Formats: sequence, C-alpha cells, structure tokens
Amino acid sequence: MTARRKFIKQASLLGGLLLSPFHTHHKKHIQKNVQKTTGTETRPIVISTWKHGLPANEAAWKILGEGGAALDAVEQGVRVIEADPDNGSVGIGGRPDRDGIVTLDACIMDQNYRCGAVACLTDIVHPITVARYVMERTPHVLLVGEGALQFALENGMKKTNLLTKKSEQEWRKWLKHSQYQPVINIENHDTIGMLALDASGHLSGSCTTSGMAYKLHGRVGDSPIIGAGLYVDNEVGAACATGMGEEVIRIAGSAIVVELMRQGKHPEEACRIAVERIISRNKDVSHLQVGFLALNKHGEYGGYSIHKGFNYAVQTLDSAKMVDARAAQ
Ligand code: SD4
Repeated sequence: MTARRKFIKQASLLGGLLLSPFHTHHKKHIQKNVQKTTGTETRPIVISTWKHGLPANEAAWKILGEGGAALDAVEQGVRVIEADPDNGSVGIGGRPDRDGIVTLDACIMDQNYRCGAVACLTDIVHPITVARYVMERTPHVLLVGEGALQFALENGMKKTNLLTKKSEQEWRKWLKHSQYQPVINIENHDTIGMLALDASGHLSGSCTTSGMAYKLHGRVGDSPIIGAGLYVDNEVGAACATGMGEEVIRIAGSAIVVELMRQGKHPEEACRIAVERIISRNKDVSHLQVGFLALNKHGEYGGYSIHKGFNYAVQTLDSAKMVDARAAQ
C-alpha cells in the first residue's frame, strides 16, 4: 500500500462522522453552493489544527456552506476558540508569559495576497479580527504591542482581562519550580491555524495563539509571521503551522510548504518535507514538536509532524472529522 493510500485509510478509520444538526439541516441548501469541477475536487472545505478545530470548523462552515467567502469563514471560525476561556493557548485564558501577562499573536491572509497581523497584543479577546482590520484598514501588514492595542481600541474593540483564574494559578505554580525559563513540550501546543477553500474556489487562512507558555515578555512566535505560521497562495494552496515557532520561522515553514505544493507535491508530502528540514537541522528533536497543515487548490489536504500526537479537524459537505497526522518519529 502506498504511503498516500495508507494515510487515506488511516484517516478514514480515525475520522468519526460527527454531523451536527445544523450540518444535516443545511445539507440540501449547501449542495446548491458546492461546485465540483472534477471528480477529485472538494469544495467548500475547511481544515484546522487540533481538536478545537471541530467547533471552529463548524462556525466556519456556517459561512462556507452558504456560499460565503473563505476569508470570513477563517476569521469567524477561529474567533470561537479565541473566546473560549478553557483553551489555554488561544485568546482569553491563554497561558501568560513569564511575567504573568497574556500576549497574543495572530494573522490572516486572503486569496489576493492581502494579509494582516498583530503580535504581542494584550487585553483584546479577538486578535484575529484586529489582524483583519490591519489588513483592511491600514497600509501595513503587522502591528505590535502598544501600537496594536491602540489600533484595536481605536477600531472599537474593548479591553478585557485575558488572564483567567486557572491560568494565573498555573503560572504561579510554574514560577515556584520553573527556574524562570520558558517551557515548551510536545503536549503544550494548541494554537489554532485554519485553512479554507470556498465554493468559488478561493483560499484563505488564519492563525491565532497566545504562543509559547511562560515565554520571555515580548517574545513573538511564528503564528503572526506571514510565511512562517501561515501562507496562502490562491494559485496553489495554503499552509499553517503549530508547535515551536522559532523552528518554523527559521525555515519559513508555511511558505516552504506552499512552494512544495507548487512543485506538485501532495499537501501531506509537502508538510513532511518541511518537517524533515527542521529535523535535519536539529541534533535532538526529542523535546521539539512542530506540525504543518496544508490544503491545496483542489481541496486535497494533509498534515505532518515531528512527533505523533498532532491532529486536525476537517469539514466538508459530507463529514466533520478528526484526522491523526502522520509523524516522523
Ligand atoms: C508559537 N507556534 O508561539 C506557536 C505555539 C503553538 O500550539 O503553535 N502552540 O511558537
């Protein structure tokens, strides 16, 4: 059995059919909006990193299934996770930096190479929407720190305390035993990256995170960096990353995955090659996790990570499911 076929088999075995009432109810209506140009094309489709990708995809599908734009879908989808205080790595409830301050990174990119991002943003629940405002309301791509906060407030967003009781308690515990160093481990990744292909055949992507837990104050990861945490080329495909951001930045990870797809690689193979590149430039990856997720113009998708454990959510007209990504180790 080829690696590709094995992957598909594994994916379908692992992926349970989780159709929501909304999904079933709207299936007929959605069908009208689905344009399949060949037997192998799937659209609309939305894919997202990690298990919280399921509710995020469901929110995105409300837009995609009505024939809406991928850009709106990837913004609205990840907002659900940003607003969830129980998620420890995105939006409110995200783990703080080593000084106890929650700082958020996010970016968004559409089918016309338009992109916007914020980094080290404090006190705002929805950095993805601020990123979209940067894209649509300024001539810039990236705003950081104080300037990003000022821009968010000027654009009508409200200040909110993002440090929940639970995150604060965990941080205080960490302070006692931590030797005051940032930590990252294989389980400690749950940034959300989302990629969507809409009924019109347009791609967009989003990525949002509180980044590495207990990082140095001011540290920015890959997630708001266009080309690292996210990249979209509407002619080819889209990719996003999760895991140790420094390693993703060093290889311009998402841009590389898109370039590999441009050369004809299947999305999973493109992700695998990018992962191998990170592995080859590190002596020891036993404590290092990075995962890539990719979607091409035909609605084919795939993911790959250094270590087992990375999974992603996929939603199409017919199903909403989790897929365990294949891994190098
Ligand atoms: C970062 N890539 O800030 C992010 C962290 C992450 O799941 O993906 N966590 O480095």
